[in-house]
Amino acid sequence: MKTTHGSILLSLILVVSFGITPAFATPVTIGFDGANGPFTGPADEDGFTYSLFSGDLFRWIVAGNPPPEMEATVVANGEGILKIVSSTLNEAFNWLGFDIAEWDSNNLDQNPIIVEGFLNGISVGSELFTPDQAAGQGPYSTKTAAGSLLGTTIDELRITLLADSTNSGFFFQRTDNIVLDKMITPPNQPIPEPGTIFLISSGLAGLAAWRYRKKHVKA
Ligand SMILES: [Ca+2]
Ligand SMILES: [Ca+2]
Ligand SMILES: [Ca+2]
Repeated sequence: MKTTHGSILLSLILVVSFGITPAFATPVTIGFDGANGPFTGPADEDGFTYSLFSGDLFRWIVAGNPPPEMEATVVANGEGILKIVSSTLNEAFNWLGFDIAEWDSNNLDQNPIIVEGFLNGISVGSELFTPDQAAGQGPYSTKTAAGSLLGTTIDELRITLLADSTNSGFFFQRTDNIVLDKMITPPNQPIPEPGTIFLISSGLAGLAAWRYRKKHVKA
């Protein structure tokens, strides 16, 4: 009887601890599948949701790496900020990299594309990436997180793409293949939140055991 009860408690602890063990997810790539035209979203792909945070964006189905892609629009000028979150509310993730390019009719603009990560609404890092330079439609190149966003836990990513048709013919920035990973905890490192959950669970299990023994001894 006691052994059975002890086994149940041990099983409960094991289930709780294994249930919270961090796992490596396979990185996914947001390729902006969908229709041509001004983009506001939201759109879902591979467990993530992307939408227009501010400004103006255009999803173009005849360009990209491969098509379609997301770009700022010279029709609106200014900037378009793309927002990406997990499709599961408040779920954290890492940003690993993306492909970027620009269309710069005279190749006069050298503006970087800004990537910024947020956690609970607070900026936790940003990195700048300059597209490869060429007159006209420049080539796509792959850029990876290497600064403050490298390995940084975020729950929202914003990518700022610029467009300008006023000072150099026309110029706009484009992106494709946003690589994201919901695996946020490297192996063999402390996991604060699940660890706390485990301690609480262990404590509850211990309390249950103590109460059981107390009740059993009295009876
Ligand atoms: Ca995809
Ligand atoms: Ca694409
Ligand atoms: Ca340029």
